[in-house]
Amino acid sequence: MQNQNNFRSGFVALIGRPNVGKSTLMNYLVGQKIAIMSDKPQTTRNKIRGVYTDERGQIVFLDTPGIHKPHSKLGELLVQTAQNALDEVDLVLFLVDAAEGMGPGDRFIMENLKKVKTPVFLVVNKIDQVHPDDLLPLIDQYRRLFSFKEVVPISALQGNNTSTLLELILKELPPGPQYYPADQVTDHPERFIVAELIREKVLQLTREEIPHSVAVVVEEMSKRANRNLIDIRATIFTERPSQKGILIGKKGSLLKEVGKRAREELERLLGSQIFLDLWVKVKKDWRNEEMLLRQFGYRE
Ligand code: GDP
Ligand code: MG
Ligand code: K
Repeated sequence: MQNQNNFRSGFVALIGRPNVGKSTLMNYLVGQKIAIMSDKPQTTRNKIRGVYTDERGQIVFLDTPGIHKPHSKLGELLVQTAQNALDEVDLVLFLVDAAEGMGPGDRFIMENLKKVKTPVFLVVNKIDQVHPDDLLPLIDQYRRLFSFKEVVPISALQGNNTSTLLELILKELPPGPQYYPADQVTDHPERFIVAELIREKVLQLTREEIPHSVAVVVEEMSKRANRNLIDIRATIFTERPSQKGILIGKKGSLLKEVGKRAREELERLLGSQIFLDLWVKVKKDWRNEEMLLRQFGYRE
């Protein structure tokens, strides 16, 4: 049980280049699939909170969009969102990819981190993919450019050294209250999670043809009276008519598969039967339109 005097709590931001494993780490620690993973960069567009609780304390994770050089208004917004998040937290975990080594993206992030007062841990992920001898030189490279409070090599996929990471995080957090019930892992509305899950299936089933410009809006989500059945109507927005064609597929086969996979996972996640009604629409250049950003919920 929680000892009021020693209990620690706080907010921890996960930052790093796309694909370094931020979502994987949060999902591993929190133990439930709430952040979206795919092998395409920038799947995570909003702050998603994962909550870790044990008898020592509570860690509220923010899975921020990666800081990267912006190329569009949405890009600028993502960087701004990430920057703002860093000022509000108790600790920043800067994740890097041990297998890929240091890149310009990492340097860009470290430059931006210098403007932030919050302490930063360097978390070297994917150590399952590198020879141990290569690890220390890599860490030194990062250390020369930034003063980290701790350096923790891990594998988010296999869980290596993640308990050490948890211990160090908890040590860093101030004494504080339990913000969320112990069994609550996210405070995001279900609709957002549903939309992100459908987006994940789209990205998984299409390759380069459908870039992450795709957006999903859940138009309707309602539970049928007296039945364990939820009706969900969602629209997938693409930028070009050709993308709409690809997404629908021959005789609707691809869209059907997206729907099937999304539905199966939603049924597990929500513990209910799902009727999923999926539509595809074209909205040209939505990425650069403020109004649409707001409509799609990328504005807070
Ligand atoms: P994010 O963009 O930073 O959120 O990265 P993701 O969590 O989506 O991970 C990107 C890819 O890297 C996925 O295919 C993960 O399975 C993979 N990945 C994440 N962590 C590890 C790890 O520790 N080892 C290995 N081998 N792969 C990992
Ligand atoms: Mg992610
Ligand atoms: K990703």
